[in-house]
Amino acid sequence: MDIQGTRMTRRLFLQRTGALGLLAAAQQLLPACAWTNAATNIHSSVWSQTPLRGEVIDLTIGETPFTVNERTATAITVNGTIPGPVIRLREGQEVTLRVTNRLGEITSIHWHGILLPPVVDGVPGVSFAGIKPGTTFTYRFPVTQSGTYWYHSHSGGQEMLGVYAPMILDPLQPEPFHYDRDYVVMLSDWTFESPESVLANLKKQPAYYNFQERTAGEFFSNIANWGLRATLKNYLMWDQMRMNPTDFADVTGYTFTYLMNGMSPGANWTGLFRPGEKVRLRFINAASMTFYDVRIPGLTMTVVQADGQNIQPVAVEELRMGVAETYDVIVEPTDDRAYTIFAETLDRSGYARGTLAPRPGMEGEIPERRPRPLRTMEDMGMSMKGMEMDGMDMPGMKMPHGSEMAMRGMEIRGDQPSMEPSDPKPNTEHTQHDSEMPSTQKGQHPQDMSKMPGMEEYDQRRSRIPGSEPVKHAPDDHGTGNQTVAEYSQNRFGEPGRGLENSPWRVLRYTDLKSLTPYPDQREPDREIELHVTGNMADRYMWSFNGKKYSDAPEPIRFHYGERLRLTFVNDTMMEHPLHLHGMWMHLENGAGKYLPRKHTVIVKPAERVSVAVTADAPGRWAFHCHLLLHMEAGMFRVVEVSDKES
Ligand SMILES: [Cu+2]
Repeated sequence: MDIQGTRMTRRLFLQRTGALGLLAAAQQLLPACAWTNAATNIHSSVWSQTPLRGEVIDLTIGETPFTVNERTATAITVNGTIPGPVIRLREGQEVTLRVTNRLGEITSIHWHGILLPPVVDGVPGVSFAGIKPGTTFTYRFPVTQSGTYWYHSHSGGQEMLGVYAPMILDPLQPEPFHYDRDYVVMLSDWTFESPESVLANLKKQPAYYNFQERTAGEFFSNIANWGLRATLKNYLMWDQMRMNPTDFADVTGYTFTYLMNGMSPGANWTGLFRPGEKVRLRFINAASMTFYDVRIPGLTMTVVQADGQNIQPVAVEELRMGVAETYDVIVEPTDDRAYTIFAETLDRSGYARGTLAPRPGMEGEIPERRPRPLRTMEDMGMSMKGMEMDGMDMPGMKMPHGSEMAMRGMEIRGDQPSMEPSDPKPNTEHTQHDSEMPSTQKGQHPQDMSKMPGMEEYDQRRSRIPGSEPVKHAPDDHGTGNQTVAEYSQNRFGEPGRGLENSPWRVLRYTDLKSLTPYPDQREPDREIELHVTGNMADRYMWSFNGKKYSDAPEPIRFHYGERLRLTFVNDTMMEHPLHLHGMWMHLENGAGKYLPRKHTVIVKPAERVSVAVTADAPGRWAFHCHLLLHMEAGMFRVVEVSDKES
C-alpha cells in the first residue's frame, strides 16, 4: 500500500528518467526468453487478443522496453506485453496460475472482481506477503462466475507501469444475448515519469498537472457576464478553498498518453468486422488515474454487462467508465466504413482511440473535442434540493488555514453568480446562469433537471433510493485530513456525471443498471456502516476515509459473517472516486428493487451519498479502497474483515 515502501529499483528508475534510448536498445538485444515463460513458449512484444487458456497458466512479471509515440522506456509487464495476456477460463473449472517475479522488488497479482479464497486475492499486507524477487507464487482457485474482468499488480506503482491485463470467464450456460465476434478493449494510461515522481509532484503542488486553469480571457468575459463584484467573489472563493473549478483529474494529458489495448491514439488499435455482424466489445478501464467517457459515433451501444454481471440490456450512445469498471456492449456496424472508438478523458485533456473497420488500415473521423467541464455548487454539496441559500454564508465550507472567516459575509443572492454555471462552456448567457441560482430554484432541482431527458423517470424512481433526499453533514470531525465538507449530500445515481449532463445523446446512468436476474439474497440490510470519502489536496495530497489515511487507522472495518449490511458512502471531496471492494459484490441501491445490479467498483460523485448492500459471505480479510492508484497509495484504503459476530 505504500508506494515509498516498494520503490522501483534504482536501475529501473534511471532507465525511466534518463539514458532511456541506450538502455532500451540494449534490452531489446536480450533474448526473448528474458521474459518468456516455460509453459507457453515465446511471447512476442506485440499484444494480441489470443488468450491463454487451460488448467495451468504461467505468468512472469518483469521489466520490458515499451514504446509509445516512438519513445521507449522500461515498463513492468506480464509476459512481456502491455496489456498482459488475456486469460480466458471457463466457469466451473479450477485454475492454477503460477506467477514468477523477475523484478528486484516485491510484486503481486490481484484478480479484480473475482470471488475466490482470501489467500489468493493477491494484496500484499492483507492476503499474503507478496511475491518476493526471484520466486514463484501459485494461485489456485475454482472459477465460480462468468463475465469480463481483469487482473493487475497490487504493489506500489506497478499498475501505472504496465502490470494489468484482461481476464474473461466464459459462462456454463449460454449467454442471454447474441454476438458474432468479441474484442477486449482495454483502456489505460501511460506516463514516462515514474509513479514516485508523479506522486511527489502532486504533493508539492496539487495542480501540478492541471493546465486547464481559467484564463485571463475568461476572467474578463466573466466580468462582462456576471459583473466585476460577483466575478471577484467567485475567483476569491475558489482561491480561498485552494481549489479550482477546472480540477477534474489529478494527473492529466500533460503527462499521460492514453492507451487502447496498449496503443496510443496515433497507433490506432483496430478491430475488424463484417458489415451486419454483431460485435461484442469488452471495455475494461485499467487506467491508474483516468476516467473515460466512451462512445462510437454512428453506433448505438447496447450494454449487456456491467462489471461482468448480466444486466437488462440498455441502449446508449455514451458511457462513463470509472477506473476499474468494466462494461460489455454489443454494436452492429452495418456500413462498410470505419467507426472510431473514442474514449475521451473526463477532464477532456486527452483521449484514447481505436477503430472498428471492415479492413485493416482504415480510419474513422476523430470527433471534435468537447470543452472541459466545470465544478458546480452541486459538486460542493451547496445547492442541493430544498436548501435555503438566501443570505447564506457558505455553511460548512471548511477553509484551510482559518480562511473561513474571510468567507463569511460573502453572501450569495439570486442576482449574483456564486459558482460556475453548470454548462461546460464557461461563459454562458445570463439566463443560463440565473437558472443556477438557488433562490430562484426553491423546491426544485438546482439545474432544473426535470427538463432533461429521462429526469421525470429519475424523479419517480429516486424516492425508492436510499439517500435520495439531501442529508446535512454532521459537525465536521474529520480533522486536517479533510479539506472541505459537502454541507448537503445526496444520491446522484440518476445523473450521468459532470461533463455529460448536456449530452445530445443517451448516456448511461447508474439508475439504468438492473440485474438480469434477482440475486438470491434479498434481505433488507439490518446494519449500516457510513464511510466518508475525504481528502485534502492543498496539504500534501492527502486522501483518506473518515479523515484518516490507512496508516493512521489500521483497525479493520468489521462485517459479520452471513449478515446483509448497508455500506453508505458520503463523498466530502470534489472529485469522483471509484470505490472497490474485494471478495464480495456491492449491490447498488439504485431503486431497481429485486434487480439491484452487482458491482465490484462504484463511482461516488462529489457531494454524493450512496449506498450499496453487501452479503457478507466471504470470511477473511479483504481490501477496500479507491481505485485511483495514487489515492489508494495516499491512504484511501481500509481492510474489511468478515468474521463471526462473537470473535
Ligand atoms: Cu479516490
